[in-house]
Formats: sequence, C-alpha cells, structure tokens
Amino acid sequence: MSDAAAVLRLHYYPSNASLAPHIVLREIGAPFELVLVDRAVQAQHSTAYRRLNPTGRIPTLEDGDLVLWETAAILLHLGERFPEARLVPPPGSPMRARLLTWLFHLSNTPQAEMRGYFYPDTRSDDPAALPGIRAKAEATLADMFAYIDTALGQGPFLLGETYTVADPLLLMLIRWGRGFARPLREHVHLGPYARRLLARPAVAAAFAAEGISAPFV
Ligand SMILES: N[C@@H](CCC(=O)N[C@@H](CS)C(=O)NCC(=O)O)C(=O)O
Repeated sequence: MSDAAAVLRLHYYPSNASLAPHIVLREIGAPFELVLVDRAVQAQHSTAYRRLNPTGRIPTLEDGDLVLWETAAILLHLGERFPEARLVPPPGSPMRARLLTWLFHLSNTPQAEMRGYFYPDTRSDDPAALPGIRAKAEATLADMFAYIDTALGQGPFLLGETYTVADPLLLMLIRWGRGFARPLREHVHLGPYARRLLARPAVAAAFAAEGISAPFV
C-alpha cells in the first residue's frame, strides 16, 4: 500500500502514452519526478527498465514501493490515490462505470489500433506489406473516432460536465492522429474538445515540460 507522501516517479518519453498520466499528475498538483526513458537508445528494452516494466513499454509509474504500468491503470490509480482532485467519480456509481468503459475502450481499441499505424513492422516482416497495414489502421481509426466524436458531442468532457482521467487519454490519442489524411482534430466535436483541453494549465504545463511544440493536435 502506498502512502500519500511516497515519491511519485513517472517514466516517460515525450508524446508517448506517458503523456496522459503526466497531465493527470499536473492536474493533481502533488510533487512528482519525470524520468526519461530514452527511446533513441531503446532504453525501454534495457534490463533496468524491464525490471520495472517487463513489457518494455512506456509509461511506468513508481509510487513509493508500488510499480505500475499500463496507461489506463496508472490513470485510475492516480485518480483514486488523490480523491481530492476529483478526477474519478465514486466507485460503484453510474459515472464510474462510464469512466471504466471509456478507459478500457480507449486503451484496448483505438490506442491498440494506433500501433498498426505507427509500428506496422510489428504486424508483418514483409516491407511491401507495411504501407497497406498502415493505411488499413488509419481507415479503421477514422471509423472508431467517428463514433467517439458522436459520443462526445458537445461534452464539454467525455463524461459530460465532469473532467476525468479519461480526458487526457482521449486528448493524447487526438494528438497522435494529427498526421492522418483527415486529422482527428477535424472531427466536428473532437477539434473544439482538444482546444478546450489544451487551454487547461496542467495540459499546457505537461506539453511544455515534454518539449512538445505546435501543432499540438
Ligand atoms: N498498453 C500499453 C501500451 C504502451 C505502449 O505501447 N507504449 C509505446 C509508446 S506510446 C511504447 O512503449 N513503445 C515502445 C516499444 O514498443 O518498443 C499502455 O497503454 O501502457
């Protein structure tokens, strides 16, 4: 069990899946440390990093003695650990169930599909197949985000009036889709939503700390 005074340490790489928990840490306002996992030297596969996170993926959160990986799990953990930040609805409530639905959906479905777009070489050893895999992933993602855009509607947030840990996750995915033939920001609701989130001081601070410059989405 971690205690509130334990050191929070987020292992990150700029604009990777660590961006969502990074934003949440800044929303919470508790002290934390950022530790760069230097992908330029494949540090995510180093023995030292894999000791923390055997999947060799980013992010990892250290919360005192607790070591946690999987973005959505980290988001939920942070929300529960700092209830005063009101970033997760109470357990057992209908809103909590909706939050769980979005966290699981966003990470299992569009986020997982993004790997086909960014890392098509993980899906085939045939170099000639890679452009087709990438294009198919982009088309699948366009369908997924058309649904998400409709579900979001006017929002203002994914769960309606309440900002939750699911919002930085969706913003991160919108950012990742900025290079699509139809960038995700061009969906009718996703664009204004992303701009709304980017205006939050915690979001701006996380982007700045990671050295992310415009275009943000
Ligand atoms: N389901 C995992 C996926 C994490 C993931 O794929 N992270 C990417 C960066 S965005 C990564 O570590 N890529 C490096 C690699 O696969 O070697 C999570 O959400 O934490």
